[in-house]
Amino acid sequence: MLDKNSPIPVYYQLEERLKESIEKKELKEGDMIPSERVLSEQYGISRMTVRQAINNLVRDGYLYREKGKGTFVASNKIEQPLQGLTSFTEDMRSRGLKPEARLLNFSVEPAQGKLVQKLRLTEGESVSVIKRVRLADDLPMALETTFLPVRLVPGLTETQAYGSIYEYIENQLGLKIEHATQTLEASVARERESEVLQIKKGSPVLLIERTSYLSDQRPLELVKSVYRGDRYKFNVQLHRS
Ligand code: 16G
Repeated sequence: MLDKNSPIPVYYQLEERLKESIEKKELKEGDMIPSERVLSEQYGISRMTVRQAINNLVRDGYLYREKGKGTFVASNKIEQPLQGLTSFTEDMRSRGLKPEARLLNFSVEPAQGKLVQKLRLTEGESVSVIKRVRLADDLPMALETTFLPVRLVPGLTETQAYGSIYEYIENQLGLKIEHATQTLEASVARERESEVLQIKKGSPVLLIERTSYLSDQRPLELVKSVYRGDRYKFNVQLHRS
């Protein structure tokens, strides 16, 4: 039971109780949780308190609502360390998930504007532009647009774009991706992004931009990604110097 005399608000206690059930897998991904009425009777608390707890869990991505159907347990977020310079394929495989790419665009274009600056190219230099939806166990995770100078990454075809580009760069071309800079910012899914990521327009997403370099400091790739906010959580180790 919940402790009504505790200084900890009852809605918060219920939130913690439900989270615990999700963590212990008593409630599994896709399970419908009991209705507000049932929960309020079960715990002897008001429906308003139950609603507050559920609203918070929906907001935090533990639960989701389907109109006219009910409230369900959302899938767990993937927790991704920020410090490793890894590929999507490696990240998903290390979790026992099946990585895949759905190719939306593959073209070679003349570089212009910011891209010339960011990849230190000459104006009009050929760049491969690859737009892919990245999936894990058939679920869309991110939309990725990759720019690679043809001069550094030659011979790239659609075949490689369906698989791992890092594997191609390292194993076929023998290049070493050495370091990268990355920025992360919050945003919301626009129409096109929401369609390919299978989320509602306006849902929270994370925008990640990565520039990767070879050991001689030459920029090798610029990648602009849109990650689903309901599927991703990033972590980082901090040390106080
Ligand atoms: C990751 C990288 C991306 C890289 C891709 C290669 C982030 C934010 N992005 O998605 O920069 O191009 O992996 O993956 O982590 P692949 O080798 O599976 O094609």
